[in-house]
Amino acid sequence: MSRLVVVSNRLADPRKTAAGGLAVALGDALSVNGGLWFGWSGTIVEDGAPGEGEVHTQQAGNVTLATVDLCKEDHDSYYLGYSNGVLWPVFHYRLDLADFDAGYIGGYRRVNQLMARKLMPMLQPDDIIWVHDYHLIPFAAELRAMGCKNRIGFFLHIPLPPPLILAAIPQHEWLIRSLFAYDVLGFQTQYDVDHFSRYARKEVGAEALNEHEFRAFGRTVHAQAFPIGIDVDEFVALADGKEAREMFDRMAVEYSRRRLLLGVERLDYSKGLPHRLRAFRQLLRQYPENLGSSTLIQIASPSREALDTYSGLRQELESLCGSINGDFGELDWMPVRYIHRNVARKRLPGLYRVASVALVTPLRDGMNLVAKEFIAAQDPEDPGVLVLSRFAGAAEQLEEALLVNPYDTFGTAESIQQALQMPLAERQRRHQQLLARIREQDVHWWCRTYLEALTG
Ligand code: ADQ
Repeated sequence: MSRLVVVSNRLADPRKTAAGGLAVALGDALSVNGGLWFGWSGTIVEDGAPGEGEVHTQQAGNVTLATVDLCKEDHDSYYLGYSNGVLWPVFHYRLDLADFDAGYIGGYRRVNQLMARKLMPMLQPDDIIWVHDYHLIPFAAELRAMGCKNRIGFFLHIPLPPPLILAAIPQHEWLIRSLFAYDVLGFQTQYDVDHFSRYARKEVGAEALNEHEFRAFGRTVHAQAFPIGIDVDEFVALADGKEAREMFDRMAVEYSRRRLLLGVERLDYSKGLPHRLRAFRQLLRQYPENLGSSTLIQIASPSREALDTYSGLRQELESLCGSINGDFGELDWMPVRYIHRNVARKRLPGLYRVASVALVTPLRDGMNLVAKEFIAAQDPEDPGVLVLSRFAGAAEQLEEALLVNPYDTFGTAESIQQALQMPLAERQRRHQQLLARIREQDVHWWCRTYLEALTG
């Protein structure tokens, strides 16, 4: 059996209890035959030379964790610049937020070359290589240029935009050409596959051999949707754990006279936080019975704070929360509780379970795992309702959620009201169907099906 090599920008130690479902699933796949997980160490060397970085290795059971340091110049142009200043906004349809500084692409290529150069000597001829996400699009092309003949797959965790939006990136042809160095391309949804297919056929004249196979640049690539899931059993067990139960009990007492609405995410402009707060404000205006009785808890953990677009968003959010609380709050009731921090993973299910409604309303999202975690954490006898943006990849699977258009403030407010008033039998029926769906395609299914496609 072949060894699995996973390559991603950051690594997680699969043995740590705080590791999420994705780290655990990849850790499981890596440990089947002993594996290697490779990526950036997270260390920025202030005065290091561009294109250079020390490699560190560490053993986690039968999995080797190997990481490379980056110098400041490389980190800033590869990670902050090209990955999060160009690819992240454009792939989330936010051309207005992209910073097409011509200097970033050099660093992006240099780091992909550096990582490929460091990985190459560690590879064995029959290793299967699985590369993750937008930071590493040209990784396989760099390995191929060094003579690598292994099977290499890629999974894009974020959306792939339609060809005309992609074309705003000056290097769009090079990016898509780089994808043809892989053997398998995995996307979150059928929309993303369709965008790839259209771009490949129209812009680079690729031949579609069948539904999944595309031929161009002398190579054939297999493109397919593999919607990522969560570890449902692990999450259900977590919901029954001590920390989650304590969280549930504390919140249930604290909010015994209120209905809780909950939002949990990284503070990112793709997550539609200001739009959500405006919809909540509209709910309070349009349905005054919620005054004094409904509270929105919004948890938004710090993310990419070195980028200006993120600090601007934080200010906007703080000001919106302040004005809603100022306009509607009472001495004994604040409509919004905004927390700019992480919640410990073990406590999160308790919070999900105490909420009557989850607001998962991104403007664009590859998948969105919070939506799936919320479903898994519910009490099937008395489940909460998921209000989900139609622009989250998860909407393709989770049809029994209340699907909303987050740009439509009035429509979203109406759906939130519908969620708050939904009769028990309808909540149970929807939850049962949603739970079955996330169980059927959980993170282990995702890992297995992807690797089956990659091993051929
Ligand atoms: P993200 O954009 O980070 O992931 P998401 O899929 O929701 O978004 O995953 C976030 C994870 O972090 C969840 O497990 C959640 O519980 C946790 N989390 C978020 N905020 C938290 C907080 N404040 N405190 C504690 N935990 C928090 C990217 C893509 C998604 C895609 C995933 C996986 O943007 O679309 O679903 O990768 O492919």
